[in-house]
Amino acid sequence: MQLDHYLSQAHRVCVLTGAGVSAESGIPTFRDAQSGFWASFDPAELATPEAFRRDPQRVWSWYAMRRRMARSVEPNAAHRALAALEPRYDAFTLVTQNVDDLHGRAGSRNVLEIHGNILRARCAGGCVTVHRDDGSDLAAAVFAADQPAAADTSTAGRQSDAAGESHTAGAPDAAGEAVPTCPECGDYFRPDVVWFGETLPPELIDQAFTAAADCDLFLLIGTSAEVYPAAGLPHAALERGAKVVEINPDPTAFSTRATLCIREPAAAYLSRFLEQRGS
Ligand code: BV8
Ligand code: ZN
Repeated sequence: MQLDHYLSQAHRVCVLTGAGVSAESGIPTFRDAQSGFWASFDPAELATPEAFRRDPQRVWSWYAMRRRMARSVEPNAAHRALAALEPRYDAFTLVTQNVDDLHGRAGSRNVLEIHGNILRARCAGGCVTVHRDDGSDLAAAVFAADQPAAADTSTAGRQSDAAGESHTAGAPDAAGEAVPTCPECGDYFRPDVVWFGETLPPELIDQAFTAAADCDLFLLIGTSAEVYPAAGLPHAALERGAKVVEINPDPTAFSTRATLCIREPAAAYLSRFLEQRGS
């Protein structure tokens, strides 16, 4: 495997992943056409504070559909290979633009979710943040529209939501879900993600740029490398002398600067790494 040489020489590794690393799990990337009801909406249009202010129910429903989709798929070989690589290095930092929680579910420990996580929601007024699976009454109320995990499997994707309407797991819910409100201030809850035009959590982006500047190998996996400040990370690594290896079936905005471009799907390519290790 071309990557073997770089992995064996490296001591400090930094990785940036994007939507492409979840593609082989069945989650469409931002570039893929949205399916069904959402086909007519541009993600960049929905993932903004303006869209939420204009139509909170539509944005909340889009994220509820994406939470159901993320919950109904499994991490793939790319997620698992990155989790398996982590303990081999003194320094291994996985920075992800994805909000689907799949790196954590694959076992990665040191994950910087610089754009947040859709399994969390927070009061738009800043009072409280809640995780879908923390078992609290608030989580049960805020995520009432999400089917319990058990139903995701036992009903083979056919579920009925609170109104008794049945719909397929992961399918967009055209009816739209009521947006939960904060018990303290009455403001809407919103997904705990970073929207376009919003600043990233300073401590996370600082850690990410420190890891990129310190690493000797940077892996750029499944991202078009067009959204900043995340897309600045491979440049920061290259400028400090690191090797930058891109794994992506298509060229990206960074390809011409990469040390090596592996033009293959991430899970298909990295599954060989898992096979070599016998896992
Ligand atoms: C910021 C979370 C300071 C939400 C996301 C004008 C006004 C306001 C801001 C800007 C502006 N102009 C520029 C900006 C900055 C803006 C930006 O960079 N815009 C871009 C479009 C130019 N950035 C921001 O707004 C950031 N904040 O800068 O704050 C500020 C504030 C105000 C004004 C100025 C500056 C916030 C950005 C974070 C937005 N939130 N996600 C959610 O998910 O719902 S971004 C979201 O889109 C993703 O997280 C990800 O980052 C991005 C999509 O990129 P990718 O992950 O790369 O996915 P994509 O579909 O593009 O590509 C998939 C790739 O995978 C492809 O290359 C494909 O070939 C490949 N692939 C496919 N299959 C596979 C594969 N690879 C491997 N294996 C496969 N099987
Ligand atoms: Zn509140």
